[in-house]
Amino acid sequence: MDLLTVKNIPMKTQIIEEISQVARYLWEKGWAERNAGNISLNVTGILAENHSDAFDLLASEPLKVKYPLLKGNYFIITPTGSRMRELTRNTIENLCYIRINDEGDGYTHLPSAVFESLFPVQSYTGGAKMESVFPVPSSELPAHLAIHEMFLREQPENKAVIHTHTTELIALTQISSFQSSASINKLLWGMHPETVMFVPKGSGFVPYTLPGTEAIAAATVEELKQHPMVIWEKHGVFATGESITSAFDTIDLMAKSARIYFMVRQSGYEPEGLTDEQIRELRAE
Ligand code: 2HA
Ligand code: ZN
Repeated sequence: MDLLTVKNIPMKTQIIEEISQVARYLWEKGWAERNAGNISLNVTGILAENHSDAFDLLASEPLKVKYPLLKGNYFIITPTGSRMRELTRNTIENLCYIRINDEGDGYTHLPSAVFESLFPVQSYTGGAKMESVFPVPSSELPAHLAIHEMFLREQPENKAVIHTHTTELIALTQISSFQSSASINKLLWGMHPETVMFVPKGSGFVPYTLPGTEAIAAATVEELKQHPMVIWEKHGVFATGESITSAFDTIDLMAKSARIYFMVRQSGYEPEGLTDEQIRELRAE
């Protein structure tokens, strides 16, 4: 039972509640249809301590790529096929708890029952069925792990990654003139000063690439070295932060700007946008 040592129960409750709350926001915003989106959090040193002997008893799943820096790291990640709207109600049992092995080329699952036994929740059997009885990590696991490895190398303060299908931002990427980081940021910053103030590094942009692949993971990581968020053409966004809440806030600010843009266009006007000078002033350049 010491697979996962909970050092701090209030902290664990807080993390689970935060995941539940943000999953609800993603669903309520209309950004998480069916199984869309995924959330991961590096909880190494927060919730889990290394009990590699016990984890060695569990079946290891291979990873296609080696993540040397993630050796022995623990993650909470949403399972493949899981619904954000379900996660809001049965958070603990609808999450995956994984430990990257000592080679960095595989991972073991911590059964949620073990996690749960340390913090019991009532079981729930109704609602939409999970596609897998034993939760398997998100189909976007390669992107999540590649991002977390980059965090350890370059952005150690960052622990959280959210992928979601932000309708307003996806809509923008259907317009060819916004299919670049420079053009999409100029547009989004121009719609509201707080988008500039709170997302001064703006968003990266990844041209359409097959989801779930190493190729999209690599392109995403390159963009996230410069920006707290990346927009995937015609698909959605990946946002990063010190917490799940801060990653959510970045997406929310950018989506608000996109809504302002479309609202003005739908009224029959062309939005003026802030001037380059006004944006520079806000970015304190
Ligand atoms: O988790 O959003 O991109 C489902 C997806 C894959
Ligand atoms: Zn997706």
